[in-house]
Amino acid sequence: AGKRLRVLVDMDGVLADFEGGFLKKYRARYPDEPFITLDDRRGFWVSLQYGQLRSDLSEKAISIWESKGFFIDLDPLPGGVEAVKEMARMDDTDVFICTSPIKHYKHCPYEKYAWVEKHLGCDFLEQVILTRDKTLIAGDLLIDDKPDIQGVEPTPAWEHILFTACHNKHLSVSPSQRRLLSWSDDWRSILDSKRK
Ligand code: BVP
Repeated sequence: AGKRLRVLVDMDGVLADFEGGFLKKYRARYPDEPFITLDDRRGFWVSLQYGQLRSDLSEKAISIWESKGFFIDLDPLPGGVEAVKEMARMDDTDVFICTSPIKHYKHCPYEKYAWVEKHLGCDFLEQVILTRDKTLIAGDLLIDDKPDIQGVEPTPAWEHILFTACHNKHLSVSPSQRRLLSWSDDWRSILDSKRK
């Protein structure tokens, strides 16, 4: 009889296809501007890499995810919704969706809740955590595609599992950092490794 396992799952780049949704809407809105293919993406911040391509493209990139409909229209990444639903049904397991809203708050927080309701059901709204500082949230695991997760708490409770994404796949991370290559990878074993 152990204690319950608490899993925090990120949304953008883990459950919802932020990168694919961004590129599709950026190309539709700015068909004559240069773009970065998903294969050429490097670094977590899309806006930073577009700004390096040409300085005015940073604000054009930002205009895409600040637009109404961007977050709700994101497609689910393969297997993510199913995995989170399965986790939620497991014995002694609590799963929360832990996601950072953008500071342009007109649409994003609303649409993040709407996305969860649409793809996971209204009961899952209980599991949503919106925070700009994930180090404050206590959990056993945080599955997230951002390589460096920092905040005011220097020693977060969770182990960060790096979820592979186009922008981090080439990164060599420290040997102690575990990865989840996709939702086809063995996430069940990672959860089991933290059960006491
Ligand atoms: O809501 C996403 C989009 C935004 O940051 C949030 C990341 O949340 P987590 O995945 O960490 O929960 N975002 C913002 C920018 C640039 C802002 Br200026 C970006 O380049 N990429 C990005 O994801």
